Amino acid sequence: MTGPGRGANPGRPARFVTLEGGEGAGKSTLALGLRRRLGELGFECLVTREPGGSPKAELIREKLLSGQIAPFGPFAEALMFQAARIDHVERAIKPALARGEWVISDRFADSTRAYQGAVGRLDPGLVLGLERAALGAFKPDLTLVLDVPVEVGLARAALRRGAGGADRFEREGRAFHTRLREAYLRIAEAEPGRCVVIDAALEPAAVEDMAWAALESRLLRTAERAGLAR
Ligand code: Z5A
Repeated sequence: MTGPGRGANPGRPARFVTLEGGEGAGKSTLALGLRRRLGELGFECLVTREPGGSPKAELIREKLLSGQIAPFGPFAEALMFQAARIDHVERAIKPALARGEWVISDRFADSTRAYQGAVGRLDPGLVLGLERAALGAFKPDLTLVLDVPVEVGLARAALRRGAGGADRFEREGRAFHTRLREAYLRIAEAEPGRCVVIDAALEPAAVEDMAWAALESRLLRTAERAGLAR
């Protein structure tokens, strides 16, 4: 949601961008690339992540990714992701936007829709109801959905992990990740005003170029126009 454009980026509205997609889609890599490009234009930018992004939400992250909540089922997991999200939004995202900074979050509410909703088979109405209860009308200005074939994403995630163990979601099988990919594409199709699908199978520089083009056309030009209008 757009901030007031005071403080860090005076006269230029702050924007909230989320990066979504399956394992190893390249979200963390892209977040840093977009922050670098925004920095070159003089924009302050907070890069954050979910689950986590604030001290209390990071505590919940540990419980979720270690698999301690999984035995309670996808509804309990969805509640925990939303609880973490409430703290993240109130303690990190909204304050940064209020300071006039851009915020790029590596995952946000679409991850709950996709993982716990579509793949966990929770009722979509229930998932959206929880989201509304947690966030009200607060939502990203732009969501980049990084789309990558399942095998490519899993291979990248394994490479990044090295000798470290897989987390609760990385241990899921191919069918899980295929459903996940389809779920993200459906989310993007349903909300074309907010979402742009990026071909994340390309090499990192090309992914960054495509994402930057989307960000420029959807947000930056309007931000600059808003700045000029003042
Ligand atoms: N989850 C959920 O279920 N519900 C929710 O509401 C939320 C989350 C918010 C968080 O895991 C888990 O929580 C997640 C969903 C669930 N499932 N899992 N696992 P996480 O934060 O630990 O991990 P992740 O979000 O899945 O990210 P990731 O696997 O680390 O991937 P990534 O950030 O998309 O990719 P990356 O780290 O940028 O890149 C991975 C590797 O590929 C790395 O070595 C890069 O150098 C390389 N890379 C990146 N881009 C490229 C390109 N374009 N070409 C080649 N190589 C590349």
